[in-house]
Amino acid sequence: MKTRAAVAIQAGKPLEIMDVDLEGPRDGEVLVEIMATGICHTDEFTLSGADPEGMFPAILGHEGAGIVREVGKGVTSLQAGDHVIPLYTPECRECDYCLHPKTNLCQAIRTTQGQGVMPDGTSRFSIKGKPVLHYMGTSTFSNFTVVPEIALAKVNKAAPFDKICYIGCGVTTGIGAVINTAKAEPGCNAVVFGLGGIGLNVIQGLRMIGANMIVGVDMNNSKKEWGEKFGMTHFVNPSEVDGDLVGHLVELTNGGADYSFECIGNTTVMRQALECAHKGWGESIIIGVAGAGQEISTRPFQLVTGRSWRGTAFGGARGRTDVPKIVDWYMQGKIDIDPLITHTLPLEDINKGFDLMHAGESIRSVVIY
Ligand code: NAD
Ligand code: DAO
Ligand code: ZN
Ligand code: ZN
Repeated sequence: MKTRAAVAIQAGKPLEIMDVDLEGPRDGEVLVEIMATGICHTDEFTLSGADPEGMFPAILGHEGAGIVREVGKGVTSLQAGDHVIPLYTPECRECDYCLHPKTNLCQAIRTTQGQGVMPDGTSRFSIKGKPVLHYMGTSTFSNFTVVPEIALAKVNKAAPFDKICYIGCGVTTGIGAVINTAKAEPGCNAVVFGLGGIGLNVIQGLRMIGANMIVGVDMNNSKKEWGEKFGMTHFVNPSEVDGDLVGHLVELTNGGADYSFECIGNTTVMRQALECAHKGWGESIIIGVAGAGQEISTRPFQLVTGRSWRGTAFGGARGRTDVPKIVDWYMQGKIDIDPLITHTLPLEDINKGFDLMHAGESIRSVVIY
């Protein structure tokens, strides 16, 4: 079949909207009609060329929601008509990682997913007979996509696609970092660096668990109002702090943060986040993805004296199990998504979504097919 898609032909160039050939689902695969997709900073990271794993030509997009149209042989957990959210972190429920209680990093299809192909080593997308690569196993910048069964969460059919697509990455990453990775306790003091599409979800996760102090740190003063809308109690603009930012945050939090979260991808900020964590017990969680080849550093004594440095992918969520629950939380009004979707666009205008992100004007732009 043909599908309309935004194709990343090469790094650093705008996406090109065109008709692409799509083969039907093979064994264990599912054809999904994507109804809506968010544009995440990580798509931009790959498109820019900063992603060491980035390969072209490819169909990017990993924050989608849609409807199952056809299932391949051997698929048992889904059928045509089911509503689904594709998962860039699958959940096979059988591999060593899925069976280990401390990780969500299912490895069942990791190698082929990283190579931009389906588990059998081939792509379903092509243009004039030449393969086009999948991206993160999801490729939601295509109206139709093929996804392995283990990388699809079945969700409530009443939930609106143009909002729940954001649960496919940003919402789950932010809230999950608080609940699954930090396992933050009620009454804790937290510092969140970077109040974008991820950081604001960390803030609402902290509000949900009943944090005491939620300090937001961002260079952009317009983020103060955004943070407050989601539960932030204090705002700090580093460029307006006299002297040392870390010292200021330690003083503000009465000795340091129980939990800090880096939601930018800046290695200097990662160090600040670690060092503003409380001596003896503070944990700092890296969410942001830094550019190829970058490294973090601190004085080891920061760790010797009881601070921990950690990281999280997809908020530590096991997608097939946790994503349907987060969709239900949204439907029950336990979490907010609507205000964060600041722009909606047709696929033909997807590059405008990247422009809005670069200009810092959007929290999330969503493409509606
Ligand atoms: P974003 O661009 O929407 O937000 C970043 C925010 O950081 C902006 O508000 C910006 O003003 C602020 N900022 C930039 N530099 C700053 C500095 N030096 N000090 C303070 N504030 C600063 O980005 P996003 O969509 O929220 O994504 C954040 C990061 O999370 C990206 O690196 C993205 O790739 C990553 N990410 C990680 C995962 C994961 O599973 N670990 C998932 C999704 C996204
Ligand atoms: O190595 O097992 C693995 C999985 C690595 C992929 C994790 C991706 C999380 C960070 C990228 C941001 C996602 C949008
Ligand atoms: Zn993302
Ligand atoms: Zn697994």
